[in-house]
Amino acid sequence: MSRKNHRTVPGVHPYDGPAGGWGALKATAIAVKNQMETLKAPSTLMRTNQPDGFDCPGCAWPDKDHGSTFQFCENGAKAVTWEATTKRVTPEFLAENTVTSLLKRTDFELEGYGRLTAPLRYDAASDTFREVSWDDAFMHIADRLGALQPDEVEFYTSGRASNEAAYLFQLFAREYGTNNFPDCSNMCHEATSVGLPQSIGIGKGTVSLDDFDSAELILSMGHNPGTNHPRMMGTLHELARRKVPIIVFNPMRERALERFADPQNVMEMATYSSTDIASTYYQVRAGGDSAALKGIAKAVLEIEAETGTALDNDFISEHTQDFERFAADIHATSWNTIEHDSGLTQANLRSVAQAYVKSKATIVTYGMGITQHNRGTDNVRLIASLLLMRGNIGKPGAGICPLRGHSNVQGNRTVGITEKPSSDFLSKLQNVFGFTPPSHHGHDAVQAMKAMAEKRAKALICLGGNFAVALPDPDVSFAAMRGLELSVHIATKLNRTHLLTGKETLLLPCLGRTELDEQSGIRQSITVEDSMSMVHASSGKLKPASPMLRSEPAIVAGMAKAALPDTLVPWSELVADYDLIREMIEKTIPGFESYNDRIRHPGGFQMPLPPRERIWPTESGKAAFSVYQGTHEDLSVEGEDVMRLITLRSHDQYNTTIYALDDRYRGIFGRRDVLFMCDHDLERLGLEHGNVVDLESAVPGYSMRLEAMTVVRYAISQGSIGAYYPEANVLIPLDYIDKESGTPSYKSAPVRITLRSHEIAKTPAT
Ligand SMILES: Nc1nc2c(c(=O)[nH]1)N[C@H]1C(S)=C(S)[C@@H](COP(=O)(O)OP(=O)(O)OC[C@H]3O[C@@H](n4cnc5c(=O)[nH]c(N)nc54)[C@H](O)[C@@H]3O)O[C@H]1N2
Ligand SMILES: Nc1nc2c(c(=O)[nH]1)N[C@H]1C(S)=C(S)[C@@H](COP(=O)(O)OP(=O)(O)OC[C@H]3O[C@@H](n4cnc5c(=O)[nH]c(N)nc54)[C@H](O)[C@@H]3O)O[C@H]1N2
Ligand SMILES: [Mo]
Repeated sequence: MSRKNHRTVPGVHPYDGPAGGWGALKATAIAVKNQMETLKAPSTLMRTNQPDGFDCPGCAWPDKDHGSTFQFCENGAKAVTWEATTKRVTPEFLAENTVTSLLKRTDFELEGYGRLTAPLRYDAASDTFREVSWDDAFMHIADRLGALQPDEVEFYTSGRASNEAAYLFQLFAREYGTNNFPDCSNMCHEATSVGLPQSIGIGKGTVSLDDFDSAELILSMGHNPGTNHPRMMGTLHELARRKVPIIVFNPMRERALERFADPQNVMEMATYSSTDIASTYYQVRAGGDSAALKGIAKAVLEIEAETGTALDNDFISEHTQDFERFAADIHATSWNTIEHDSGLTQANLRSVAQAYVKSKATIVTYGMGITQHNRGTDNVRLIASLLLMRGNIGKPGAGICPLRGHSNVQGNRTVGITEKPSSDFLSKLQNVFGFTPPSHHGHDAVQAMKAMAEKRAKALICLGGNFAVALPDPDVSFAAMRGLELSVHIATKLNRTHLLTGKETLLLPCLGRTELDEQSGIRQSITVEDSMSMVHASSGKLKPASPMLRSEPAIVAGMAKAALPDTLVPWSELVADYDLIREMIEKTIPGFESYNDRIRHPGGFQMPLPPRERIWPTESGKAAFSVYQGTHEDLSVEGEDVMRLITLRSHDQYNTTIYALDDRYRGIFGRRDVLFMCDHDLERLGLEHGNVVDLESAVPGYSMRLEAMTVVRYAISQGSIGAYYPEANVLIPLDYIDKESGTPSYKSAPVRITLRSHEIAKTPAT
């Protein structure tokens, strides 16, 4: 290896310590200091995930004992302080800064200005946002909606919205007349929502937190919990200390999966010690999980042939179908292809199979590294098939555990945010409310953006999020936004999607989850569903960022009342008391029996998960094995010089919200313009650590580029490279998707690299 690969690059300092520990406490203190008055912060943070407090907006990992002591979590603290910040974006500030000038700023700077304080309307003459009254805002929205066909309007949801807000939002859209519900889940776990129902009958995970107490093996695939599900680290830490093997599949070495010091563990903190998390770490190729999973399955079948002890044959014959087809395909898949496409050896995969056969209860946890591929749905079904081989669904300590993204993304889907509603749900809506909801399917996220780009859709109403920035290909999405007749954003903070103004653009500021929501003088609570289908209440206590703010349910109801003069929905009553919204949810969606009673118990209740009882709500009534044709995803674009780009979150980031420019555990400080690459590829491509390169999409027919990225030497698998999201979205074509679920292939964009300069950039281009 060239000695230059050890030279110093500004802002790049390999990190040697464990994840968590004192570094995490220090980072929390900094987050608090930058955003809040230090006096208020401790009591705010202590209310996170407490019975009488608010649900952490950070992630969807459940709490073991809702109501026990405050669980420390660095990134949860960042999420809370970012919302509870004392900084404000006032109408005066917006009058002084044109939209054109604000658009030159990054989302990091825009959100950094603080909370929105008043309803705003874009004024084209001055190119600024101006304050309007709520009534005027609703009137302008109603005017535009009145002139459009319902299917010309897209209703986007980002998964932070509560069950109550999301339910009212879908009610508004369906009474208006459309099923156009693009949502963040379409960019996230849609492969789970589409794949799992085919395998086990429901599109959700089957484990609850207790299962981790009796699990004997964890396979962790394609997720980075130290950053994205920090409270999961407590669980993994406990398992590792009990010597339960945790086998990780991830192209990148992620520090928290290697070593973690639990800030809740006094001993570790006092002695600066830590616990090894992964028992084995396999750096699979990006997109190589299907080959790896098939290799494990193949070795399991071989052990079965030798010993007859590897499969749960009773389970397979009683509860499943299509095993023979699945097994035949696995037999037909050669070890050569498996090794080539996974980047792992036969011996590696055989030893995973040994551990798997030894374990009486196995859980597979997975995230975006599995779903955001152009065969993401296939990947999910393959994981389910591997679990079915040994009856690992519907018994204690075992199951499938998709790690959800936004803190209530799962709840949003449960309460009706879907472009393909079931006829049962629609007829219940009709019976309860009296209007006839549309039955034809609507648009998902990519379809919505395409419809907007082609002017088939003319309006976009967003319940949170940063739609145009989160989607691939900003060239297309930014232009599409600018062509709209109407865009409406219900939001807490300013972002670039808001600034891509159309003919009529309104910004409606809402309460965040930490804030007191009073309706008719009574403190309201909302509800959310976590990754393990637990539904519980959350109520904020902080004084709202501005007296002008309204709650999300109130804003949705305000729009609906103005836009639907003959509405049959009692909007005002519903908003005056959220218990009534929950009653409507209970009447129209199964699983919410005695909703209001059950959320008043600390910890809430679990939604029905029939596969836990080995009841399979599939068409055949059985769980299904399925065949993954071949061993890899769409590699129509191949070639020695084609690399697979993984787009990633840094440690100081929440999706498009950037808290700061560091990514501590990956050794990056004060910059985001980096490209992670392994030694082998550096050498193969004639590059050196610190070189500046340009990237170009290798998908035929596209000339998409990302320029001036600094190459950083990193432990990542061969042929795979990593860069941060959303910056790298300029390299992903909008229709480079998983055809089954519509999920963009954010984790396997084919790109080529060209050297721009041998010189090390003096200062990072941020
Ligand atoms: N602090 C914080 N918390 C968050 C978020 C956040 O941005 N910040 N986002 C929230 C949301 S919406 C979501 S969806 C989740 C996301 O949580 P994750 O699922 O952890 O998402 P990513 O950071 O995108 O990282 C995916 C991991 O997959 C690995 N990976 C990439 N490609 C592959 C592959 O082909 N195979 C395998 N096996 N691994 C691969 C990457 O190296 C990385 O470690 O987190 C949620 N929580
Ligand atoms: N390249 C690449 N692209 C990706 C991904 C990736 O891994 N790689 N991940 C994808 C995934 S998993 C997801 S989930 C999407 C995320 O896509 P989105 O959910 O659309 O994006 P966020 O960045 O979470 O949205 C941030 C904005 O939400 C608003 N907000 C924050 N809190 C609240 C609130 O309480 N109420 C309301 N109304 N608004 C609020 C603020 O205005 C903030 O600017 O991005 C996807 N895009
Ligand atoms: Mo997500």
